[in-house]
Amino acid sequence: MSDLFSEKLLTLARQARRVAVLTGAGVSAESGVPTFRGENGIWRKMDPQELASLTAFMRNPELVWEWYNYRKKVVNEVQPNPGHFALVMMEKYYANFTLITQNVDDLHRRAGSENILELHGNITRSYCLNCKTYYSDIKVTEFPQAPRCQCGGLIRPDVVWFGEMLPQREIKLAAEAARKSELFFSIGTTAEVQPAGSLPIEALENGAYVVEINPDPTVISDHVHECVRGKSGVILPKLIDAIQLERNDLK
Ligand code: BV8
Repeated sequence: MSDLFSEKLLTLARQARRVAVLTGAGVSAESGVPTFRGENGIWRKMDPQELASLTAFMRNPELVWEWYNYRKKVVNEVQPNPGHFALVMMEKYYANFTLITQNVDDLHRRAGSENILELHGNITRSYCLNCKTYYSDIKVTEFPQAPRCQCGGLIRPDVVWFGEMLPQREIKLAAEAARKSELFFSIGTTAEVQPAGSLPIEALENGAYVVEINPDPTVISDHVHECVRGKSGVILPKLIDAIQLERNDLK
């Protein structure tokens, strides 16, 4: 018997073959990465949604690069946390496991996750607006102004800004994984940003048992089957223990 998880969840978590997870900024919070809408989510009193857009970038590329360079610095100084590592174990355990992330901080990959669908891009990558040449890890501190490509074009972070399309392959595979999953976890996300925020409901509408792991209620809390209130870096390792998740080489 567990005081955190229902018997239904534990039984399903032991037997499921198709599991999908959606993560948001909350999963990186325990690594020390500020969330978007948390108390420390506003940077220099500016709402990230005012910075994370092509319009904001074209209006003031230096300011937007300064924000991303600050975030790159934060991410380079932190480590993945037990929540990230628990998801790596889940990926090894389940026959069909899909990790869908809205996070751009690369921490899932650094923790060892392999099958990751990055819906909103990755701040370790940048590309030229003009010739689309990709660059790994540009640091704007090397440039008094926004970095330029050798073709003269402006270089931007490889992230999906508000008003921009998500990468078609990733969102298609994510929706497919949500629809086919028997068990779907929504972890550390307000589920307010679309279309990512609709994936838990898409899973639910296609028969998945949907579990939210979050210290606070969200817009989907009343719709999912089970809400586990707590920090993902604490809850996920407890879930692993509760279902005696050991490395399962026989996929
Ligand atoms: C699109 C990358 C359409 C950048 C991000 C007007 C015009 C155009 C579009 C729209 C519009 N109005 C609305 C929209 C749709 C818009 C949208 O959803 N807006 C919202 C605000 C309503 N979406 C878009 O614009 C998307 N594109 O719709 O394109 C289109 C169609 C055709 C043609 C052209 C265009 C693009 C959305 C992607 C935006 N980019 N990030 C960057 O990061 O710099 S979004 C950003 O929010 C991050 O990716 C973040 O992950 C994501 C979601 O936030 P959360 O992850 O949930 O984080 P948050 O801080 O909100 O919450 C943290 C949660 O964790 C909380 O619940 C907290 O309780 C919990 N928590 C805290 N600590 C812990 C914890 N949980 C567990 N453990 C802990 N320890």
